[in-house]
Amino acid sequence: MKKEVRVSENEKLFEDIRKAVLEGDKDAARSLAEESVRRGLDLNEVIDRGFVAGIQAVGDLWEKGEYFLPELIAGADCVKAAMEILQPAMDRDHVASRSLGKVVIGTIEGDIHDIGKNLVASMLRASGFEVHDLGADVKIDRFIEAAEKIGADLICASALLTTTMLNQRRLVESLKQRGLAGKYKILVGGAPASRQWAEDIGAQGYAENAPLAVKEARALMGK
Ligand code: B12
Repeated sequence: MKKEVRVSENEKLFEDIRKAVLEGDKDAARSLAEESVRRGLDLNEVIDRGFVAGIQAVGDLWEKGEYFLPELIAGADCVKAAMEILQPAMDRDHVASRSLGKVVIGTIEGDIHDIGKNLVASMLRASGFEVHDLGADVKIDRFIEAAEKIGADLICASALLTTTMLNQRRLVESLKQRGLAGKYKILVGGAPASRQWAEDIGAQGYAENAPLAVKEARALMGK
């Protein structure tokens, strides 16, 4: 009985989170993130079923023409504000975990969408990868220089625009030109990318969402 009450309390929390993102209510998003940490919930689930579901619903309304840029930005800001609370909590829980590998991640040149990339970064981090997040609109040379500097295993590049996804191809080609092909595994993602796209450009991995990105990254590391 007690367990059932808790489950439905959590369902209500996920619903409130989705609503906060949909309404662009940053204060609510922050306090719901704090509440999730306080309750000791699985924060990946909170992100997935609350914040990701919320921003996806915002995206659906944008596609239907019911939401415009201000609503999109407000929704994105909610997720960002929540992640500032959830990420340190996730890091804290994994301080003792062994690194599964070193990752350089960023949104590719010309593209400022970073919500999905941030989710992938935080889930990789939470799963035990050492993640170096270069941010958004990251120049190809910077991906490569960072990977060389930290001795990365994986380079993860996000693209949300059909125009910027072409820079994922340039990243793979640039590595080849520098004689670094094979040194790093390249993982691509973002709404316009696909498994086929990854194969076409010579990237080693693709994942449709953040949990699958973790699975793919582990598989690429043989773990
Ligand atoms: C929020 C949003 C914005 C916000 C971004 C805020 C931010 N900080 O990110 C703002 C308002 C700034 C914005 C701006 C623009 N946007 Co916009 N935006 C969106 C929207 C609604 C949601 C994107 C999002 O965050 N989704 C939620 C996240 C969780 O999903 P995701 O990003 O896909 O990430 C998941 C997976 O793809 C995957 N993944 C992501 N990255 C990676 C990386 C790796 C390595 C792996 C393995 C997996 C992976 O895992 C993630 C988590 O599950 C989409 C519509 C949509 N439905 O996707 C449009 C959309 C992407 N935008 C679009 C456009 C056109 C623009 C603008 C050009 C608009 C304009 N005219 O100014 C600008 C872009 C400017 C630029 N140079 O980048 C178009 C792109 C069209 C196209 N096919 O090219 C879309 C599809 C809307 C549409 N239907 O027209 N946008």
